[in-house]
Amino acid sequence: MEVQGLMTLPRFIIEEEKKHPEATGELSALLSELALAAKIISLEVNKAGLVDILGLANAVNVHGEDVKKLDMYAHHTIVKAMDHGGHLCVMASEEEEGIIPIPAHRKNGKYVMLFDPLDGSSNIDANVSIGTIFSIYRRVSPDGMPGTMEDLLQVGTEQVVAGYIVYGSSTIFVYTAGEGVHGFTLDPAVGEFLLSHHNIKVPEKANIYSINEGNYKYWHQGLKDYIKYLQAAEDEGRKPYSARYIGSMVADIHRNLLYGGIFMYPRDKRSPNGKLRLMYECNPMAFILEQAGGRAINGKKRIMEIKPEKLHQRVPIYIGSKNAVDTVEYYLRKAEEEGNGEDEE
Ligand code: P6P
Repeated sequence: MEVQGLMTLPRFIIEEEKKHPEATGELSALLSELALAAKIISLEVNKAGLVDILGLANAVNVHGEDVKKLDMYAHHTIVKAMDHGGHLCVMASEEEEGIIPIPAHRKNGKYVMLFDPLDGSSNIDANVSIGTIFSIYRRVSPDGMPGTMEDLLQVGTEQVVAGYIVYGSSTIFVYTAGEGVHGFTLDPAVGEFLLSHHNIKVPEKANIYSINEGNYKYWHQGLKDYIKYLQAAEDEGRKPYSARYIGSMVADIHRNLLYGGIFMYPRDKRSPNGKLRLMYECNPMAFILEQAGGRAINGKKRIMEIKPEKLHQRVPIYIGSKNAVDTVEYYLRKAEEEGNGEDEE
């Protein structure tokens, strides 16, 4: 689509849907409801330092992590914004152990949404960029009924829409519906998300790598060899990569998406499945990066081909520019062939 002048998120979604005569407009409505929730969360995130919303809410989430008030605020804002529009039949959130049903008196729609309401929340008090991540599927259970765990535990290749909102120096809504990746920057003056990044393509050549090097002693050999390669330690003729790690997945991946780079949260000797969640962190980010021309693997296969078993299951992730992911895949496989694989050690 040729974009002329100011293009708002709702108008862009409708223009995109016009390409599909069979589209009912439900997806447009769903994304517009989510955009409203994002504006409300952005308002709170941006004034968090000014009101007593910082600090712990004396609660812990399902994973035993301290939940800051903004986490819960974001979670409740999204549930309230999305549970009555009639487009969803069930939801799931990082902040909720089980499935989130649609209220009994409301219509059960044909879509399913999984989300991380506020990823990177441990950075809230330091005013570091944080984000919301979402993943949307068509339901697989009979229409009209309440959604089920089966609707939620679908393989990543079945996603119809995935995206994130990064709350940073500006608030940017990035999504894909399988036809490219597009970014919209919030203009707080008018309260609209305006198209700012049309058809994002991740640079194939990367020179940034993002990983928590504090875990070095737990890494498997293949990863150690790959990082040494990136640092060009033995190859004076080559410029080393730059290390950039914010510790907020949405912020790290957003930067790498625009500049080129690889983000890794690998399995290691302490965390055999890494740290990040398949259903509402890795799958949506994988859909976005693949649509932008990049790759996303767990070290052995495409993230989006992993058959989910549990709602909150963790998977290792290597995601970003194609040539960087190809190279880490080579080093991991080489270590495996030399008997230094991740399973051997
Ligand atoms: P570590 C934030 O807590 C988060 O879930 C992701 O946003 C981030 O990429 C990762 O954990 C950081 O984890 O172990 O490096 O602090």
